[in-house]
Amino acid sequence: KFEKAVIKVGGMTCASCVQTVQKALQTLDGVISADVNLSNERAYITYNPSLVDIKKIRDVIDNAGYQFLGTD
Ligand code: 9UX
Repeated sequence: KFEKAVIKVGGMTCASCVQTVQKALQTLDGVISADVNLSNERAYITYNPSLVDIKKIRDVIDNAGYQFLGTD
């Protein structure tokens, strides 16, 4: 069974930022889909919780140079 998460992401100011975060999330093993919205600064993620967790997702966002600001 997959889980969904809505994550607030800080530091994105242009469409290239969005692409960077989205690609980083989509590359992470266990992430089924990742859609990043610039105007509301949210990442909408569907993931397999047996392969990846919110902590790993958080690290990917932070390592890409943006900020994990919490979940909705
Ligand atoms: Mo756009 Mo984002 O020129 O770090 S890539 S601001």
